[in-house]
Amino acid sequence: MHRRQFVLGALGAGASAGSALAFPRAGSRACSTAAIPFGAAIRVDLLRDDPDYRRAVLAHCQLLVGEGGLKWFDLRPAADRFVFDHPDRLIAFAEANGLKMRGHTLAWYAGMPKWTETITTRQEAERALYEHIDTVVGRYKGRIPSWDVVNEAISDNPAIQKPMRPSLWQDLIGTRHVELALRRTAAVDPKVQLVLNDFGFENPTLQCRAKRAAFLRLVKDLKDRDAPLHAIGLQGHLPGEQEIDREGLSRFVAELHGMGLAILVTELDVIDDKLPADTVIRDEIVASRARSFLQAIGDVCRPEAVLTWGLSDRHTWVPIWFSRKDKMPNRPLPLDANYQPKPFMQVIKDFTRATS
Ligand code: 9MR
Repeated sequence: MHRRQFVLGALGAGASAGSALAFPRAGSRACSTAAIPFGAAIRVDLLRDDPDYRRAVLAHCQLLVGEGGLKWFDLRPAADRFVFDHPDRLIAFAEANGLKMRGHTLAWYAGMPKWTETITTRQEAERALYEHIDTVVGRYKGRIPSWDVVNEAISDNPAIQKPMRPSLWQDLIGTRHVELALRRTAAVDPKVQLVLNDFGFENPTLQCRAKRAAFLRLVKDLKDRDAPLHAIGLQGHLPGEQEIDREGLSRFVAELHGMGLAILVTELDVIDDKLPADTVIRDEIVASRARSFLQAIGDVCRPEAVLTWGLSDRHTWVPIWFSRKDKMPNRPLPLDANYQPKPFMQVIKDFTRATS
């Protein structure tokens, strides 16, 4: 029996048909055998300043997401002012080059400007969230077809009684903020793919297991309430020293798929601070972690897109939090610091290729 049939069969999920019927959206290719679009989180300053970076993006990507630019602290220097310069430039670049965009993100605990601390009541929080969604989603209506509406809503160590991560939105509005954000985004742009994006699902740890359970409870509750939701973004910031829990991740994906949700891999990279120094060995481990992660998802249903968080080791967020003790540069991404493909890039090529 094929592994995918095994996983779906074990769960009794009639997932393929359900998902195709539930979301016959333009561009939706649930469990498609076609090539999967690949993309990366992009920094608009580098597109302008580094010709090699720009060339690499054009050579490898079909899909872009701003690494920043659409976050609150980028867009909202003051309560009454929006700055759209960066996303405008990135979208113009994407459109000029026939690339698709994703939007990241509308409601998040982090990346909030200081002035938002003056929001102190539920009414003010709802008003601010709605104003933000109306303005940002409205501005890019029809040009950003897929949005990470809520990012990282589940807490790092979710307790049964307290699964949600503290944030301005959670603290003032409660868990209902997720549903409100989804509904408002759908109202502003009914064609947009609504995505909940999160991380920390893929290792054989109690923490990951608790996170999967809490996330599934949140999604199930949203579905029970008939909230609009189309896809789940699995970020995939993989700790290089940890195995992938293939069975656990496949089951998780099967549960989501069984609820009619598409899967996107949104922020893949492999955090290599605890991996061996030898770069050949390190690159192999990085590639193998990425392969296991993608295969565990693909065993159930091929994702609609795969994006890495950055493209080249030259420009990555990883050393901000996970620099190596031996001071060697991190190598978390598919291209090395000179934009040459590493084994990780071959994994992506193999995985995203059409299968029929
Ligand atoms: O890579 C991003 C970094 O440049 C920003 O400073 C940071 C704060 O906005 O966010 C990083 O991206 C995060 C993403 O938005 C959500 N998932 C985790 C990513 C890495 O920290």
